[in-house]
Amino acid sequence: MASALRLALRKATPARSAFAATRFASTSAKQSTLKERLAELIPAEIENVKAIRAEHGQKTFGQVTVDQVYGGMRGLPALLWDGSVLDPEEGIRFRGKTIEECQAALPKAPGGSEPLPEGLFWLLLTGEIPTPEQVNQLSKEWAARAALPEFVEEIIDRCPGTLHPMSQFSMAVTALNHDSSFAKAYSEGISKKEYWGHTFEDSMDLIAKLPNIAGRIYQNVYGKGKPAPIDPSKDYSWNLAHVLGFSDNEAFVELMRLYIVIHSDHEGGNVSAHTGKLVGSALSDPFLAFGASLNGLAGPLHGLANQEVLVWLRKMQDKIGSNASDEAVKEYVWSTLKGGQVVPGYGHAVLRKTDPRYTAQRAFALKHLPEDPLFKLVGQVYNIVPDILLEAGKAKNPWPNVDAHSGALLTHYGLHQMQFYTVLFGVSRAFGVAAQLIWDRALGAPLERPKSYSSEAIKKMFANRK
Ligand code: CMX
Repeated sequence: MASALRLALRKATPARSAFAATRFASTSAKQSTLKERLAELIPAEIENVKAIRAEHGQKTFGQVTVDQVYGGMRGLPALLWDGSVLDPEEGIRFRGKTIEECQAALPKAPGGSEPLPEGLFWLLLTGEIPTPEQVNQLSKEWAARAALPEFVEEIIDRCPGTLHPMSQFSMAVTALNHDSSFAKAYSEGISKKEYWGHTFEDSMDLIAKLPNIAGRIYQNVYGKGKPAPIDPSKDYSWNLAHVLGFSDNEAFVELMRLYIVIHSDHEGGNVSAHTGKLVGSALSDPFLAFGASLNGLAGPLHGLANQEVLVWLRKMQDKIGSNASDEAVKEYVWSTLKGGQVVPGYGHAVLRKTDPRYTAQRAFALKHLPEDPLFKLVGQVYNIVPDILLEAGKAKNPWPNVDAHSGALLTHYGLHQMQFYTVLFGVSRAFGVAAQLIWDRALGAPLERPKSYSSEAIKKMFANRK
């Protein structure tokens, strides 16, 4: 009797998430590599998903409105991603951790105080905080995989300097598919169970090669020579700073560590994350999927906004001077709105408060560059824009997003080529997109195929309904 009850209970209770069940696993599995640790976590998570679907599969989230169909699917529950969740009031949490909690918990570089993106990638994939040795091992592995195929270097070198860095970036990433482990294995006929392992290998290559791609684009378009070689004894962010020519500035290296962490992931529904997932669902390899993500990130309403903010601030300075009064700034903001343009860096499709990614960058600026004139202007704009957007009455969120701040920090350290800013966003976003692709293949996520309707069909459907 008792055992029958236990059996019934076991059937009724969904399996615990692999992540919740193994919260402390990094302590017991101290020396596992990331791939080994994932291999341990995946079977339990597959069972967890099966149990959720068995118990809740036929339940509904609620209604879908016609406005949502016309309105960019705002708020439509349609995607699964465990890596990060965005709360409209609080902002992003990576596997349950706020940015501040990540800053406190993730391993740092010797002498550094910002979290290493290597640790964030481990956290996104496993839900666990890695040991410093595990992070160190990832730094080494990425450095070892960093070299670009010669033909990819040639593609970048042949791009005209006038081609936007994001177009060059997406082209180079797409071309890496030439050596995709997943594409090769798929063409040879692998089992579905092996998808995630090859996706993992491609994702590791992808992330590892991004500094060399970004550095080469930067040096070609703005510099004179070729990027400095990757140093296998250094961490990922140091090497990114190095290929750009800024590694002798420790504060800039720290900025890169923070920058990559906060830009890495922002739940599953934003354009770059969702594009990667969508394209990956066709079993396009991670290079093809992330190349598509980058093309979405290059749009001015998404990642290009960090470039747009600086362009907008510089135009403002040209028009009203560098130490303009609040009144003059207000007038400039109104003139932007009256000209039918958006104020870049403000508003968000989900957030309804100041983006904690903005706050994290502000805290960095207060620590490292409190007297910087552009930082002061960013602060002045922050005091002015929200009230104006509220008064204008259109934007649902009048507060700044991540892009309102990043350009001022980069400019401070001498990286003032605004057209390059979204490339750095792209390097960071690879961490979230790659983690999502790996889990999607591990969980057997199917081809995405939502239903579209014509306006005519919608009219007919609701013709006789109130
Ligand atoms: N300035 C002026 N108008 C704005 C505005 C802003 N910053 N933010 C929103 N609005 C307007 C919208 O254009 C929209 O106008 P229409 O009704 O005429 O189309 C109206 O307010 C309602 O929009 P919303 O529901 O508040 O915002 P959305 O979810 O449609 O769009 C976003 C979100 C981010 C695209 C929008 O706020 C915007 O364009 N911001 C400026 C660009 C920007 O900073 N993008 C970066 C976002 C972060 C990132 O992805 O990197």
